[in-house]
Amino acid sequence: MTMSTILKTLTIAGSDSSGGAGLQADLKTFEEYGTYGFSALTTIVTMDPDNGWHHNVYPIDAKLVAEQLKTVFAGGPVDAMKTGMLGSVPIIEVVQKCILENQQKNVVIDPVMVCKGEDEVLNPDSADAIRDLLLPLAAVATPNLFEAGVLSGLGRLTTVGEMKEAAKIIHERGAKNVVIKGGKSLDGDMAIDLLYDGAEFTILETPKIEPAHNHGAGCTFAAAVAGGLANGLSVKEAVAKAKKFVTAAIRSGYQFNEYVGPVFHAGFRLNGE
Ligand code: PXL
Repeated sequence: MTMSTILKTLTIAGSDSSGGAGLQADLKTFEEYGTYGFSALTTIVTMDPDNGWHHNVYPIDAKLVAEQLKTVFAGGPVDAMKTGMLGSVPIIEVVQKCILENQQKNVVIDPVMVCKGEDEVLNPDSADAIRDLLLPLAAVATPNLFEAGVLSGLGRLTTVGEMKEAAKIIHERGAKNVVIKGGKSLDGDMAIDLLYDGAEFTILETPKIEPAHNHGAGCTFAAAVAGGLANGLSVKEAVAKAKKFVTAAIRSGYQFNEYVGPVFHAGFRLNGE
């Protein structure tokens, strides 16, 4: 293999030391997709076992994020990238500038606002900035059900019909394709995700998995979409493959401690569909 055939991927995200989500999930997933992963760290998240696994989120200085991105883009644009937890409005502004200046294509915006088990928006200003500055740059936006409700302004979404309405609004806000990761959050037996490309809806559904070791599933799904795009798949193909990849990762997940069960990112490769 010559150097020029190596596919490059980038994540701009937070660190999850528990390994299932965040930048760790993204790099592992990029590797599974046969790509060379770069990263720019935005926040450090800690989970406290002495306080019910409470999440503490520590954003870093936006200037430091800009410096990391300068390092990454010293090699030119990457084949695909994704954003995860960004942590502050100045960091979001740095990310927007970087994408525009480098004319970066295949941008997956995962508009992380909450961690599993925590239900408050991390920072409402950041949610607005993601909506206004990053959605217009997204080849694919991958909100979960909660984030889609916030970004669309529709609030709590409880049906596939409401997911479709939200997807249309998020598309109007500039994301070329929208995947709403309903996952296991809708009532019923199926884990349902919805793709909207501005013209048609595609529903992706699989039976819910119990027990669901699904910490990091959302990040892993979005990283898998970026990995697929880097490999030249169409958005529809990349999303379908990501659904299989993340389903296998959940099926292969494990119980880390009494609080959390992360997905295993190598599940698809080691254990198949
Ligand atoms: O799953 C959302 C998420 C994203 N990024 C980081 C996280 C989490 C949840 O724990 O820690 C860094």
